[in-house]
Amino acid sequence: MSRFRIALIKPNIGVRIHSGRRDNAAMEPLGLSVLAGLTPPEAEGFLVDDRLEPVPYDTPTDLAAITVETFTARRAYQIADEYRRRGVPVVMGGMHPFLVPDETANHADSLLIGDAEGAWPGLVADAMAGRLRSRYTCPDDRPIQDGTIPDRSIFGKRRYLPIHLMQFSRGCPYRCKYCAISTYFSATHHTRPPEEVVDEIRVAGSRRVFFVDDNLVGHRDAAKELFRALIPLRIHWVSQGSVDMLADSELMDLMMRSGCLGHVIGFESLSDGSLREMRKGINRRFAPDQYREAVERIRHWGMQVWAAMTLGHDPDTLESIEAACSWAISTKFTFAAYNILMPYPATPLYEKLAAEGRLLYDGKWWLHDDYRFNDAAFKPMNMTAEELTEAAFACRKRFNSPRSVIVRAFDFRTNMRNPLRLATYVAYNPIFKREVYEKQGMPFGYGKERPA
Ligand code: B12
Ligand code: SF4
Repeated sequence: MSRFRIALIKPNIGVRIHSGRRDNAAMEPLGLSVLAGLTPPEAEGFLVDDRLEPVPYDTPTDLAAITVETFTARRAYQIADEYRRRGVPVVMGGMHPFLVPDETANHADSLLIGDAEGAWPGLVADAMAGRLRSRYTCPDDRPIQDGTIPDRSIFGKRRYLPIHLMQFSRGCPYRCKYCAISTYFSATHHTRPPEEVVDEIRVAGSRRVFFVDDNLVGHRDAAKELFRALIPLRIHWVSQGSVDMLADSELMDLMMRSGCLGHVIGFESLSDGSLREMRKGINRRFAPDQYREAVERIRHWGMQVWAAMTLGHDPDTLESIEAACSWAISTKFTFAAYNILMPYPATPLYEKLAAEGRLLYDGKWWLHDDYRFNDAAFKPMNMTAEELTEAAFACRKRFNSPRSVIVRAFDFRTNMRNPLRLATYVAYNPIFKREVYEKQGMPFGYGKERPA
C-alpha cells in the first residue's frame, strides 16, 4: 500500500513586477521541514514551494498542509480552495491562522493553532483515519522541534539562497505594540539546549547559518551558552537581536567569537516619542543621542547590521522619515528595511487603530482587491496614507541607490573589515535592491485563482 502523501505548501505572496511568479531570493521554508521531521513514518511529506514552482494539483495528494502568514493569506486561500474543489482535505497552520482562526477556517478543513510540536502526529493519524477534527492546538511546554532535527531532504535541489535556516529560540520577552510575534508567543521566550543546535548544524553540514529567532538574545545567559557551544564549529552566522544586546560586553565578545557576521536590529525610530508610542522601551536607552553609542559599539565589534525601521507611528512626520533615511545611510549600515507600520490582526496596534476608525481596506488589507504590497493600510496622524507609502518607497530607493551603496561600503570596521565582509556586502546589496522594486505595488494572490 502506498504511503499517505502530504503536500507541505509554502504559498507565494503574489506576482512580481519583473520576475512574475518566481521569487529569486527565496530561503528554505524551515517550518515545513520541521513538520516533515515530525511526520510519523506511515506518512510522507513532499514540499510544494509556490514561490519557485507551479502547485502540482494533479499529483496524488491525501492532505494539503499550508503554512499561512498574513501576507500570503490571499494566495493560501486560492490554493486551498482549489485543493478542496478536487476533494483533497486542507489543513492550515502558522502565524495567520493563529491571529484570525475564524477567517482561516472558511478555507480549511482543519486548523492547527500555534506551534505544531505535540499536535502534528495526532493530526496526521486522524487524517489517515478519515476523522480530521476542525481544530488542533499544541500542548503547552513541548520542546522546540520536539528534540528532533528538521527533515531538510524535502528541499531537494531547489535553489534557495545559500544559507541554512535554524532556530535556537522562539518568541521574545518584550511587548512592542505592533508585533505579531509578541501576540503569538504572549511575550514569552523559549530556547533549545545548545548541544541540540550544534548537532543540527553538524548533520546539515552547515558553514553558514541564519538563526531565524525572533530575538536571539531574548535570554542573555542562554544565548551565551549557545555562543560558547558554537565557537569550536568555526561557522559564520547571522540572526536578529534587540539593540540592548550591545550593552553586554561579555555577550558581544562571545557572540563575535562564535562566528556572528551580523544581525537584523530593530532601531525602528530615532524619536523617543515614537519609541514610547510603540512600547519599545529597550531602545530608549540608546535613542536620545540618535543611537551614537550603539553604533560605536557595533563598529567596535565589527558587526554588519541590517537596520529595521518602522515608519508611520503617530509622532512621525515626513521630515522625521527622511531624517531616518539619511541617518541609516550616513551610519553606513550594511542593509536597511523601511517597513511601513502594519496593523497585523489581533495585535494591540490593530485594536487601537480599529477603535479609532483609522483602518483602511475594510480592516482586512490582506484580502482586499485594491491593496498592494508596501501600501500603508491605515490613516497616519501627520500625513496621508499615500504620502506614507511614497515616503517609505523613497527611503528604500535612496538607501539602495548606487551612490548610497558606494558611500556605505567605505566603513573599514564593518563592510570593509575583511574580504568576507566585503563579499557579503557586494553580493547581497544588489539582491535586496532588486527586491525593493520587484515587490513594490505587487498585488496579493494570483489573478486567475481568486479566493471564493
Ligand atoms: C525567517 C523569516 C523571514 C525570512 C524568510 C524565511 C523563508 N523561509 O522564506 C525573510 C527574512 C526573507 C522574511 C521575509 C518576510 N517576512 Co518574515 N519572518 C521570518 C521569521 C523570523 C521566522 C520564520 C521561521 O522560519 N520560523 C521557524 C519555524 C519553525 O516556525 P513557523 O514557520 O512558525 O512554523 C511552526 C508553527 O507556526 C507551525 N506551522 C507553521 N506552518 C504550518 C502549517 C501547518 C499545516 C501546520 C500544521 C503547522 C504549521 O509549525 C511550525 C513548528 O512549530 C518570522 C517570525 C516567526 N517567528 O514566525 C518572520 C515573519 C513570519 N515574517 C514576517 C514578515 C512581515 C515578512 C515580510 C512580509 C517582511 C517584508 N515587509 O518584506 C517578508 C515576506 C515574507 C514572504 N512570505 O515572502 C512576519 C509575518 C507577520 C504575519 N502576521 O504574518 C513575521 C511573523 C515577523 C514578525 N515579527 O511579525 N521573513
Ligand atoms: S523586540 Fe522585536 S520581536 Fe520582540 S516584541 Fe519587540 S518587535 Fe517583537
